[in-house]
Amino acid sequence: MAAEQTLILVKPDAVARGLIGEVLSRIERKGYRIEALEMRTLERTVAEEHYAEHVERPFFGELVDFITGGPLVALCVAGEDAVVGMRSIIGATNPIEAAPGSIRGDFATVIGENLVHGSDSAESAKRELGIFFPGRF
Ligand code: IDP
Ligand code: MG
Repeated sequence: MAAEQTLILVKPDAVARGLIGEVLSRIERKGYRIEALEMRTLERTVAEEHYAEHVERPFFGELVDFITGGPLVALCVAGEDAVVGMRSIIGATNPIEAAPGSIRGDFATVIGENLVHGSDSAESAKRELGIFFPGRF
């Protein structure tokens, strides 16, 4: 157990569907702290840096189109084991496999529109927080 920070994105599909409050509420109800919050529309270069690990995947272009397609909300979320804890709240990548009770399990059906991003490790969190909140964490 360790206090951690993680980068969470309320992706453009969730913003468009009016789910910002639902997502923030679930984070706060769990007991995590929102330490930073910004709504912004990403430049392609920022999106490509954020998703750099996926550059060779066939869906990379679509992924960048999607994540730059409208405003998103970037958050720094902190608390005990926040990386794994937030991945659990968010649910599996494919919403059809995501457990009911998770955000993706409750609100999504399509892998390309799965509403929320959460860093997948402490190292990823550090890198991604540096992209979205440079110099702050
Ligand atoms: P994660 O968001 O659960 O960490 P990753 O494997 O890191 O999942 O993939 C990043 C994002 O890319 C996913 O959230 C999803 O939106 C999209 N994605 C992943 N796999 C596919 C796919 O096979 N087709 C289309 N989009 C995908
Ligand atoms: Mg990922």
